[in-house]
Amino acid sequence: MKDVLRIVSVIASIAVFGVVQADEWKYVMEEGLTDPQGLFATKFKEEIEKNSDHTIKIYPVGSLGESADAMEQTQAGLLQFIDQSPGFTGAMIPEAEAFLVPYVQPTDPQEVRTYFKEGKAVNEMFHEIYREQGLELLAVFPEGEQVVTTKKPFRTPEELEGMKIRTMTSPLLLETYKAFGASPIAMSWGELIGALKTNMVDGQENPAIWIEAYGLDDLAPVLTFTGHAQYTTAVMANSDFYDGLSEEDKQLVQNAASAAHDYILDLVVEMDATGLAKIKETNPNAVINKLTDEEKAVFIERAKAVEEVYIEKAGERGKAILEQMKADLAAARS
Ligand code: 6CS
Repeated sequence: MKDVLRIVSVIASIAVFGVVQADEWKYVMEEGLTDPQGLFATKFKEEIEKNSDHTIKIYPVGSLGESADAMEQTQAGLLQFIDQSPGFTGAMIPEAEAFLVPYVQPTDPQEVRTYFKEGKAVNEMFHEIYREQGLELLAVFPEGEQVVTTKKPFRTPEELEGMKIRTMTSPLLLETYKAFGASPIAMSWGELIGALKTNMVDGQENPAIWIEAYGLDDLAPVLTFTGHAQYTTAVMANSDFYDGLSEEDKQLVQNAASAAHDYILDLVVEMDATGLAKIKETNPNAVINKLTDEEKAVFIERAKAVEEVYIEKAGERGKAILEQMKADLAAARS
């Protein structure tokens, strides 16, 4: 029935406009096709191609430069869609660094799903803010709990002292690791493996699925679960491109994003657990440390300073987002 309706709509378009516009849309991301961003992108592409004559060409990590290059190309309108994490976008959009403030997101799988699916902060408060940078925000999703991998163990800020921790390039991440006692260094993804190999850095943070996929546990084998954040990412369209779409195509894009969002929210929780299980199975040198509530409390106390810096930079809007995130966290927990 759906196919018949589509054929009728195509014939009607030909009759009215004389031509059917089938475009190829370019979609860039920071990960490979089997990583969470790749799975979202593939589902999005399938939905678009199943329900229209448009096609999507996906550009995985590295194919169009680093994250900053991909964002420039998207804002310039050379690319139509981008998946970029606040860990990089935060340098341009201070409010987006709310996703980097420690201890305002859940770690329990069910709470994570509720927080990202129903949370008011995640789903309602960023749209206008991204618009100001020429971006139509389509979806925000987690990729798993951020795990700190280091060469030596730590359970306190004092033990982190002197450790050089690589962060993504959003400035608030530097504030977090300074507050946690470490010496942070921001760098792009492309530089991280080399920096770990040459001891330019002693550690980094990423979700378990990514740590396992890219062998970060081989280079820094102590995995510490501090419970401070989810790795969060966002999918956007160039807003001029989006505004120029027909109402039907806007709906097509929104529906595809919504279907891919539902799909990935179920999957990432599983992937997070799989990542850790694989590390335990394949890396005999890996040490897994989960901070106790008492140990975590020390880091939670230190995180207050990061909240202050965030509010200074992101202003009233940022303050409201942070308050809403805390309310969403409480609601997800209840
Ligand atoms: O640490 C990073 O830079 C990378 N981490 C993940 C989970 N995705 C892409 C990003 O570039």
